[in-house]
Amino acid sequence: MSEKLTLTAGWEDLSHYIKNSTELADVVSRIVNDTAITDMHTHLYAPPFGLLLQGIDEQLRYHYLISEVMRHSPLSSEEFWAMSNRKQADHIWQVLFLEHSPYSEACRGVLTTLEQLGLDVKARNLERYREWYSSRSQDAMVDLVFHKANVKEVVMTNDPFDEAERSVWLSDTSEAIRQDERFHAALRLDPLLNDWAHSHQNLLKWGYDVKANLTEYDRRTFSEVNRFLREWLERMNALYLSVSLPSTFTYPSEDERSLLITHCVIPTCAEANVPLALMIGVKRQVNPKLGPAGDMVGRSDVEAVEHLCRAFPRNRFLVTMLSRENQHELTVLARMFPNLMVFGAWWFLNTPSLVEEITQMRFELLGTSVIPQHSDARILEQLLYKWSHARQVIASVLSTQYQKILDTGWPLDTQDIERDAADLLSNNFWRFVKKN
Ligand code: RAT
Ligand code: ZN
Repeated sequence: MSEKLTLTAGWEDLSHYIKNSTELADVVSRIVNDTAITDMHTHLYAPPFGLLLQGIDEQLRYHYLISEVMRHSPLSSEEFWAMSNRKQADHIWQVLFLEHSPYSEACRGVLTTLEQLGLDVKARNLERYREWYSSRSQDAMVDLVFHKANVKEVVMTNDPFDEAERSVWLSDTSEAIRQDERFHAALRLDPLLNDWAHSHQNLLKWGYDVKANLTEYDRRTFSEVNRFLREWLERMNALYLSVSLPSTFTYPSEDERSLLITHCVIPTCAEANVPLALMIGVKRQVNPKLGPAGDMVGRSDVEAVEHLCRAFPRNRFLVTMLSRENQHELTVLARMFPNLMVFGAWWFLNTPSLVEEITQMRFELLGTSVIPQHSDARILEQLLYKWSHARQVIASVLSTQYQKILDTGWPLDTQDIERDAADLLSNNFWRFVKKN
């Protein structure tokens, strides 16, 4: 309190206050760039998993680019998928980068990444980029990318129903994974909550006494699912539980998902004192021929989130929604419920014009109590472009907001901006995760 009074009353020493709008924009951009990021949702893996995607071919084969190439390509999707990874990358490079200008967000991202790695973007030479990569180890690339992107840590997406991943968690390697402080785990529940018909069979196979037909009274199944969740939370040392949900998601409802949320997920989160992340609004496999690129966005019911936040005040919910149309309602809802933390401009919303609009609206309604972005990176090097593009937008929206308060005469200190940037890019997440 007294420190703040000194700051606002200390008119004699104005040297550390922002003086004009040019200085403001420069200072904000410098501070936002210098603030180390906690990236709260990615699909990256710590190297010992052996599952980390990396390199120029993987960047080109990113599923965001696959749906773009299909719009131009003379190839059928069957022909595309029949090609080797390298040939797919060649094809995408040829069509999206050489035959057309690569200014879509996902294409530009590849260029930003090349540029940030110091590669010659002007050369337009895929073979040269491949050569550059061939002399670099994965560990060296992880160090380089985290350093250049100024990302201090990422949260992975960890699915215990994924055989490749599961076997690593159950092996000795898991110790090395838990020790790498740059990679944190999040326990992903999509198979459990979205596909009980199959997931209960796996649970049975792994020794959990569960029933296929769930009813409200099936205490044994619920306690077995809880045991499964507890064991995996502990094994992964997961920071939160998470699930992506269809645009048709409602809560409460008559389905298995609702029963599992009420009787298993909510109590487990409360007991372990971890949040539940809800990513709402996906229409999976609208075009299955596109594989991972075949998912679509749909408007969802924000009342489902309202109900959860009200019904379970001891629980905390990290929520992002995929549809632009849901953003305002979700943001207003966060004003009602401190146990709701809105995060990220997710997937199709992660395009600068939409990030700008959404971030501005969130800052206006929630001030600094929001997590403006996560990267959703699937390929290591995407940390470089996703965060440099996000930082540009966040800095610009922050400058706009700061200018408005400067105009009232409110003095703004560089330390205020550093505090806010650290909150937005890291501390808000940690405080929400670690709440008592
Ligand atoms: O953004 C993406 O890469 C999507 O394919 C999804 O993975 C989404 O982010 C998710 O976590 O379900
Ligand atoms: Zn994701």
